[in-house]
Amino acid sequence: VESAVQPRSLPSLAYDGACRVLSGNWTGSSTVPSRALYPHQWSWDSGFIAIGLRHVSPARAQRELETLFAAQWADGRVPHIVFNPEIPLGAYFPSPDFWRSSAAGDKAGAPASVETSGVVQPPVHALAAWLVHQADPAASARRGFLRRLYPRLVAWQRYLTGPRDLGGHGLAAIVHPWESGMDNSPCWDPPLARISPAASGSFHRADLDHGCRADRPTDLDYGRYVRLAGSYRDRGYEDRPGTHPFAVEDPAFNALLIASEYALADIAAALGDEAADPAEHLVRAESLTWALVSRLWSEEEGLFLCRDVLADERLPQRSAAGLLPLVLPGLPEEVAAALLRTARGPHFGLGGPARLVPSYDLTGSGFDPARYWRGPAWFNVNWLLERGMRLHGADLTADALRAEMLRAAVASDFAEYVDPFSGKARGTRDFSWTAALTLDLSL
Ligand code: 2M8
Repeated sequence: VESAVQPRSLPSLAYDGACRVLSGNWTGSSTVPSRALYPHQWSWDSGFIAIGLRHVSPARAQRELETLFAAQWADGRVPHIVFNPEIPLGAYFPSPDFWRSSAAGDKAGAPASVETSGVVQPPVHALAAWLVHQADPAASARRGFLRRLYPRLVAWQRYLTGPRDLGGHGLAAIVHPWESGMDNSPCWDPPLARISPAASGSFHRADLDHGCRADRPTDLDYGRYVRLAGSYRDRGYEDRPGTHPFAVEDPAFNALLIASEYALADIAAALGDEAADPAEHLVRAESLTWALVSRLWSEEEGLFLCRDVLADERLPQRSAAGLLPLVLPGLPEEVAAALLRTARGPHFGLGGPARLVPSYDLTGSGFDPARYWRGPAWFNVNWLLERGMRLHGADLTADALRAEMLRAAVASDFAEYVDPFSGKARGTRDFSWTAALTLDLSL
C-alpha cells in the first residue's frame, strides 16, 4: 500500500524551514538575526541574509542591503548595528544610549536620523549585492539597485583600505573584537589582555537574559569589549593611527574585503559606464591579495594567522578565520592546496572527527566546543569554505560539507552555531544567517 505521506528530501525540508525562519525574522525593511537575542539589524548578518533571500524575493534581498546602507556614515563606515527605535533600550546591550552615534555626527559623519553602533563588521556586502543582482538582473536594473548602491559600496571599501589601514601595508585592521564578527575568538586573547576591563557593575549583559551562559563570552571578555567601545566613542570614533589600544589584521575580514573588491569589478562592468572602472577594482583586489599573503600567510602552519598591529607580530592561535582566504580566486595554487589540507588535518578535522569546520583549532588550549567563537561550527564560515572549495576544484569535499550543513541546520532548528563533532544545537535557534545560507545551499 502506498503511503499518502511522501518522504521529504533534505534540501526541500531545508528550503521550507529556512523560508519560515526568514519570514518570521523580517521586520518590514530588514531581517533581525534572532528575535530575542539580536533584535536589531546587524551588518554582516544582513549580507549573508540577502544572499539567501535573493532566491525567495530578490526585492526583499535588495531592501535588506539598502536599509543597512541608509545608515552608512559620511566617512564611509557601515556600522555593525542599526538600531530599531521600536525595541526597548534594555532588550540589547550596548544600546543606542551607549554608542551615542547621532551625537558623534560632526566628526565621523554618523547619520542624524538613525541610531547605530560605531564599530564595523566584515565587508561581505559588495559580494552580497552582486549575488543579489544576479538573482534577477532585469528587476535589479529597473530599480537601479546596483547604480544606487555602487558608490556606497565603494565608499565603504575605501574607508577600510584608507583610515583602517593602521598597519600601513594595505590591509584593513579591526579595532574591536566585535569587528571580526568572531567576538571571543582565542586569537583576541593576547591583544585583549592589554585592555583593563570596565567594572562589571557598570553595565548589564542583556545577552544573558536570552542566551545560555556557557555558550556566550565571559564577563571578563565583556568588560574589555565595553572598555574598548567606550573609549573609541569618547575619541569621537576617530581612526588616527596610534590612538587605538587594539588593532589587528584579521585574515577573514581581509578575505571578505578582497572578495568584495572582485565583486565591485563585476558590478562596475555590469554598470558599464565611465564612473565605474572594473580594472581599478581588479588591480586593487590583486594587490590586497598579495599583501594578505605576504603579511598573514604561514607556510609552516598551512594557515593564515592574525597580526597584532601594535606588537607588530603574528598571533600563533589557529582560527577558522585563517582558512577563509580560500574564497579568493587570486590565491597562489599552493596556498589554496595547503588550506584544503589544513581543513582536513588534525586542527580542523573535516572529514574526520569534525562534521563541520570548527571556528577554532580542535587541539588548541582555548578550544571549547560549546562556547561561541572558541570552537563551535558556524554556518557562515562553512558556507564561505564550501564556496572556496568549489572555486579551487575540491568539489567532492564541498559536496560532503554541503550535505552536512543541510543536515545540521535542519536537525538543529537553524541554530546559531553547533557542536562541531555532534552537530548539537548551541546558541539561539531560528537564526537568520543559518537559514539564509542553508536556503542558498538547498537549491
Ligand atoms: C554576535 O555578536 C554580537 C555583537 O556584535 C553579540 O554577541 O551580541 C556575533 O556572532 C556576530 O558575528 C554577529 O554578527 C552578531 C549577530 O548575529 O552576534
